[in-house]
Amino acid sequence: MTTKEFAKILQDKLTSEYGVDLSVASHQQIYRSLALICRQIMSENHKKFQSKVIGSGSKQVYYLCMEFLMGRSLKTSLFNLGLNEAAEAALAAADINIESIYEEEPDAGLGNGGLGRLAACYLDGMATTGICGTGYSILYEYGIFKQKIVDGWQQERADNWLPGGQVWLKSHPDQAVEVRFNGEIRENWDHGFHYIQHLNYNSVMAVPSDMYVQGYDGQGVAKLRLWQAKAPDFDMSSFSLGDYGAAMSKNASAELISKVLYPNDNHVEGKILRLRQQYFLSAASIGDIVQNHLATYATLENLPDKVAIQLNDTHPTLAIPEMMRILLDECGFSWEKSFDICQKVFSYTNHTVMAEALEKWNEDIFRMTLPRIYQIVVEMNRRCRMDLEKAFPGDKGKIDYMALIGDNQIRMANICAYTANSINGVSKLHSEIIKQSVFHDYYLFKPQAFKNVTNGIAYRRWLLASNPRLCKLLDETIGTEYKHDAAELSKLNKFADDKKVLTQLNEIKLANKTDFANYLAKSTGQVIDPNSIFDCQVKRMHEYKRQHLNALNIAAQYLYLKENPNADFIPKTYIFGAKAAPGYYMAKQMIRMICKLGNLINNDPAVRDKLRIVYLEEYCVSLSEHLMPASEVSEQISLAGTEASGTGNMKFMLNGAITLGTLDGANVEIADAAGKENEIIFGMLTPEVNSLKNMGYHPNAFIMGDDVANAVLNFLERGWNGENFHEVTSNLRSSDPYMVMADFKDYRRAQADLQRLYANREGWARMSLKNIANSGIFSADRSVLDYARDIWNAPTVK
Ligand code: NBG
Repeated sequence: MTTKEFAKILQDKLTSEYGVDLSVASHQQIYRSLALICRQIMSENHKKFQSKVIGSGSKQVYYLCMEFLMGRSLKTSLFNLGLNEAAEAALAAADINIESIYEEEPDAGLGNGGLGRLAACYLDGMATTGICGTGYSILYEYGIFKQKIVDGWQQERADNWLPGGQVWLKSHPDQAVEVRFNGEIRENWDHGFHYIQHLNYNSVMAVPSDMYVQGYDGQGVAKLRLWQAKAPDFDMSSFSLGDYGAAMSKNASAELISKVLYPNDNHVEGKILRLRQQYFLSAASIGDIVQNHLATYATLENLPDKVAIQLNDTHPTLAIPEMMRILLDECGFSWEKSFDICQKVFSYTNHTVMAEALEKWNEDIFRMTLPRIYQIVVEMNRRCRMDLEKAFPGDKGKIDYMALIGDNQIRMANICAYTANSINGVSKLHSEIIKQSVFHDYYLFKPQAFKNVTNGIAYRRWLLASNPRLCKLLDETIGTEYKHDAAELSKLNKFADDKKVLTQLNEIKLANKTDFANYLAKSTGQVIDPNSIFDCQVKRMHEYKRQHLNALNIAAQYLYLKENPNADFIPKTYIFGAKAAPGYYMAKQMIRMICKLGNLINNDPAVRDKLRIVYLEEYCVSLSEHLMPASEVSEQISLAGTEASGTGNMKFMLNGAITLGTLDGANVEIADAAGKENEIIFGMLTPEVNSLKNMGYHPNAFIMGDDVANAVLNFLERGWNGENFHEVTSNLRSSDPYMVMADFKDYRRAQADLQRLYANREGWARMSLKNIANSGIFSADRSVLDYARDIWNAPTVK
């Protein structure tokens, strides 16, 4: 499309929607008009793509996830539609900078972190590779909270994103699905015919709104269907009887289901409302999948040939018993046949080995909330135990442990492991760990079901749309094919000894750092030096991710520089960004410690030109797009064996940052891809962690005899300006669950290595180049094709 044609479409939209001319339109009006234009084209493209898929009889893939962390859509939609240049030029002609229009869009923050962002990246991957994918989630009225930091404390504000975000959504009330909660189940026999009746239930209507994700430069489009909870009909009978309260509260409790996202990452909250959310998503989505399928095929017999359903973590597990319910109660299929269909249709991805994230529901609450689903799970458990008895005769301990119900709890992970045809981890290391630990017994029971699909990212968002300078250099060196196929990035390896290219890489990084420094100054008033090393740790705040290990080292560097003011030290800016779950006390203490350390250092004239800490408030997808191109060091310092994969690590690598990390999650594969010599690796390996744990870990063994560790802990314990950080330090001294002290010394060694490596500017640029050139395998396109081949058995549609 030419600039002129685009300008006309835009003006037509502004006229029809707002009756204004581009020259006087507000940024908000322009943003909305552009969004509407994209939405309309994508919806048409989706219709065409969908009919092609159905015409060819191909499989549909449904991706069920409680979270889709979409971020902004305008820039990537224009990009993937190939309209970004026309749009930019059309606006420039009216003296409008398109970047300022992009900034109008709120992030769709319907997720907590990596898990939700992964789901969003996979929609992009499916659309681009031509897999017919639909995501299902909840239309939370409030997404992940907005973070404010006040005097070092995190405060949470409601994220009312819909006023600016709704423009991407198209509601389809005619396709609403009824979801039933509570009530009683009655079994009836009528002339020898057995049927189930659900009585006195509470209905909630699930009303869908659709959003589209355009694949890059092709015809593929993915759909994200978000369910909003509505009370079925206003309860007129209570109202007429004068019971206004009852009438209103029925409404309110139904609509509460899609009110707000639970803000926990890697941690469960066993609240009834969360269970209701999970069943709401599961039942609405399964209802929709079944209806779609019946509309085309008029039978569910062939469901496994035409449908694959991926359960993203255990949160949508109830989709399994819900599918059973439909097959048994509504289709009248036998148990064996119904279960066989479910086994073929469902696959499950595990995203964590953290014990506190393993979902279990209290049996009484479960029975009361979902009486029919409970019956089905009970029967499934009975049959599961029989199957297990055959595999492990007489091994009651094992069978109890693997059962779907035990200790008055419904175990979601076991329902998935027992039923799903595939159980996959999200990095090579993690996929091995789940076979050895969490799912060891299920691995013995059905080894062929265990698979690995290493995570990937929608790399165009963080490269093409975020780092134009680097793209220009890539275009000039390796051509433009990398925009379609990330594997093409490897051609850059040929330039590893090209001094000109290495110098250019350093120049690009400096320019990007300057941009980020300006952005930061403008948006927050904080001043940072683009000539210092940008050392970044951005991710959720969590003890296992060990932001406090980073902070301990900064404190050590501070104390060292105070003692040695003339020491040779390349100035460093430590950039943190992280939200803590609102109820996670220790994480909030960690934030306070980092912020206060920042205050101390940034205001100390003796060190502040060498050391600086920036805490980015409200770290989110759109902020990461600003940061990644400017990053030089990627801190991935979780305790080995705890981070399932990480995906931020991939975004950093793609933008040429060097990973300073443990061999955990996908860091292992990052180091393999780029070469270990191009990352800075430290810390214990997973087996070492395990044997230390088995021996009985005591942090004191590592603190004793380490003067720096002692000095730093004492310093933080004493504190300054009337505040101290003993909550963190006493935890590190006593239990230190994530072995910060055990890795502290080697982490300092790694940080010192970093200084040396960075001093060699050409050497550093070469390491950076090796990272960019070998980041192609971390494309979501590759991940999605792995799923399609190894798990879904779904062809791509061209
Ligand atoms: C997270 C892991 C990350 C991983 C993402 C996506 C959960 C439960 N898990 O390491 O902590 O990258 O999932 O797979 O949020």
